[in-house]
Amino acid sequence: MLTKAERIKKSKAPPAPSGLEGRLPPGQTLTDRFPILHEGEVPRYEMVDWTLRVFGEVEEEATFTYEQLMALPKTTIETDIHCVTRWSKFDTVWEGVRFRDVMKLLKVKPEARYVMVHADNDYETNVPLADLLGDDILLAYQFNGEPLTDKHGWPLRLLVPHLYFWKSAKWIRGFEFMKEDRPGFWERNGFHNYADPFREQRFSGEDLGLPEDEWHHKDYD
Ligand SMILES: Nc1nc2c(c(=O)[nH]1)N[C@H]1C(S)=C(S)[C@@H](COP(=O)(O)O)O[C@H]1N2
Ligand SMILES: [Mo]
Repeated sequence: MLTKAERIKKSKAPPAPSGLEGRLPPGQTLTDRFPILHEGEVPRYEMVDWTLRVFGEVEEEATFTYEQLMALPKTTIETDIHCVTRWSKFDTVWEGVRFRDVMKLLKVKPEARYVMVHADNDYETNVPLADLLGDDILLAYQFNGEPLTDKHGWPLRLLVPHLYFWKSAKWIRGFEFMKEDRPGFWERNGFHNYADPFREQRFSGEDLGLPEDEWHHKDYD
């Protein structure tokens, strides 16, 4: 049986329609739908128990409630998103709180260079800290003017639109600041550590142990 990484390697996207060069990354196809992809089950929450935990290379660990995060300045951005399984979606609109506004409330140690994003259920993905400080990096709770659906990450997901979408963890629960980089779930399973869609950084070069299957609930909104 082919692994997810192997299947994606074999699949080919049709040539990009003209006019999209520079906007549609190589090997991607545009979709109007919003595919749903994840491992495991959609988590269920009692929001009174929900927290976002910050730990690792910080002077003090911190725990945020949903209300505390919602009290931070809110931003709406419009952006394109690109999934390693070869779909891209243009002009998606997200509302959320900027990662860097959460950072302002933390005492992150100067040695911290990477972040492990921790999410339910048992999902994690690594991103360089510098990549999280931009204008369009959000802890998002709304998509196209509506609250996120549970399958797309309600109550809170990360949005890192300049990297393949597996870096945009749904159901986030924590940020771990790190001195040294460490691979997350897909990064340990055949996918690229950094994941820039415009440089087509889909796979890691190494021969790693690959997962048996890709996603379990192939679904769209
Ligand atoms: N917690 C969690 N977040 C996740 C995943 C997951 O399995 N668990 N899958 C990732 C992958 S591989 C993709 S492509 C996107 C899909 O987001 P969507 O379902 O909103 O399109 O979520 C990412 N975030
Ligand atoms: Mo994905």
